Amino acid sequence: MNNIVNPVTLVDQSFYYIIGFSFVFLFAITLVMIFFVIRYRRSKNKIPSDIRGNLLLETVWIALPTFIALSMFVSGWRAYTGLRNVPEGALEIRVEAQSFSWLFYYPNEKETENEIVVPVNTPIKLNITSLDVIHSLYVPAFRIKVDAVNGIQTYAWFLPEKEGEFNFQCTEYCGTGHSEMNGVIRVVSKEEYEEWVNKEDEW
Ligand SMILES: [Cu+2]
Repeated sequence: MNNIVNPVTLVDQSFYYIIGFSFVFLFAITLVMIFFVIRYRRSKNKIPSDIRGNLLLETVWIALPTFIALSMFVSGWRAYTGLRNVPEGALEIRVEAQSFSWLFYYPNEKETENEIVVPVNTPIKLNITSLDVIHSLYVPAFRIKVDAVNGIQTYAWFLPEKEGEFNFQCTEYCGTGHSEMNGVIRVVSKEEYEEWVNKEDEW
């Protein structure tokens, strides 16, 4: 189980990679601009110099941004494929969105509403659909955001590596009860999960 790369890591790496470059360029370009404005101001350069092509400079400023943009794409692609490729042996939970709550069905047909209980360190696959309008499952902690559409089966997966509670919510405005369409993913130990999932429904 330890050789699975958590997509959360890949998404975050891609995010910091892109925002890192954005900040570097923001400051670099601003500094150069300020320097040029002062250094080449009109009072010091009455007659502007006539600069023509510079092969080296042009090659560099075409090649370098192309390389940087492509590397951003690669980091994003790795995060995307990480989110889409479900590892073998994932625990599958059926998810049905309805106005206005989330229903979850476990392999043994145990059913919960607005709460998922999952074992720690186990990949979890959510098979998502909607019973009516379009909803969207958003789990910030696991970098998941997938639309639930009536008549279409979609999916998402995540790897909970820590026990605890993580919020999810509907993030597609679906009607008057939209704001109540939220819940909690409870990550528990494997033993606790087994005991919970095999317990008769108390409702
Ligand atoms: Cu909704």
